[in-house]
Amino acid sequence: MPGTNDTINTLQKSLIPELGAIADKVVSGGSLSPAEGLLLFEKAEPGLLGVLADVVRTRNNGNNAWFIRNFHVEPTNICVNHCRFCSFSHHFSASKWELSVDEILAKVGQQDETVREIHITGAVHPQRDIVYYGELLRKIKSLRPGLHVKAYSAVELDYMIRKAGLSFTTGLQYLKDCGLDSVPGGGAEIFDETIRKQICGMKTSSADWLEIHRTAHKLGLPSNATMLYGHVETYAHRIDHLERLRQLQKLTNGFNAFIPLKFHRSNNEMKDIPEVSVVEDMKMVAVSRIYLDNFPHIKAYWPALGRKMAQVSLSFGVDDMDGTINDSTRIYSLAGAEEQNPVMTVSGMKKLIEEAGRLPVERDSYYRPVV
Ligand code: V47
Repeated sequence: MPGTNDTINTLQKSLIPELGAIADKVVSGGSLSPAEGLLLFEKAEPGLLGVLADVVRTRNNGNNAWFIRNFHVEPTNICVNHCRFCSFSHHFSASKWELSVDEILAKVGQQDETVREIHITGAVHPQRDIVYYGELLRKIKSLRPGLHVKAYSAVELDYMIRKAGLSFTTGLQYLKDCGLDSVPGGGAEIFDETIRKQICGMKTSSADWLEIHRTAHKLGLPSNATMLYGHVETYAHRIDHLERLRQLQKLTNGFNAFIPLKFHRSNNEMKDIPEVSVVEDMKMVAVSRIYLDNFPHIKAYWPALGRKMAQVSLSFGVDDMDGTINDSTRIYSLAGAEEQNPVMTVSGMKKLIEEAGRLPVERDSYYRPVV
């Protein structure tokens, strides 16, 4: 990028000398060490982070900012787990509910033919098993054969596969044969075992989350990865999380996107923890882009971040704006996110991207442009 080195030199000279070496490394395509990643969080100004993240974003995606026509289905809020940050599960809600298979299929049937992807995730229901989830995939595929099914976070997969007494390989292969196309990034939260125990002690372990994604990749199922940030974790915990993901990606190259998820505090057991600032959100996005240099995409999940900050994040390393959503998710609205009814039209999405100086590109689930 012409002029980038000069810009970075000017920026970093007024700051901390070690940042100069980090900036040079990023510009020349090197991977940062955990200590360097931590220094970025602790010492780098947001402006410098934005410039560096932009270098990595441009290297991976040129000027493209991707989006997809998609919708979510959240089949139930009845959950065997009890995560302290969750506002969605029946533990924090006035009522328990579950959709029938027919209700889920009706939601699929209502979607316009141009919608390309369904994202299914929700609570871990104690009465459901892998055959139920497999049959659901088959029915969705027979109703809409062309719809890409991104379904079941590693936490849901862990529960249904263990309950069936299967290995991760056999369970995932069965689901793939039923129609599973890819695995969403949920349930990663924070990999550090001490923090994980504090915020979601009953949940799938970090090692199993990573193993499920490793197995999915081995079977040809791409996946995403997330991190829940802005609660009780430190910057060192965030870097540890990114490092574990970068290492796995080195082995499999199966991750598409990383999605930093800002903690929202309404209606959950962690409501006494203040939410972090939007500056912190942009630092998180930028350090993710810089550190995860082997991840093709960094996604701004606008129902969580808010569409205004998602737009700003396009200048902090983001190249993927997720999708149109069609008011189909409640996980974030229940936790108090600004987007209470997340709907984005295609023209609204394009406008938002263009105003940020990027080229909107509608994509399919494999990041192929839709023409
Ligand atoms: O794992 C739950 C998060 C995730 C709260 O793969 C919360 O494309 C903040 O993973 N505050 C589920 N976050 C959603 C998810 C996802 C979303 C969009 C796209 C993709 C993808 C994946 O939601 C959970 C958890 O980390 N979450 N409650 C809360 N109060």
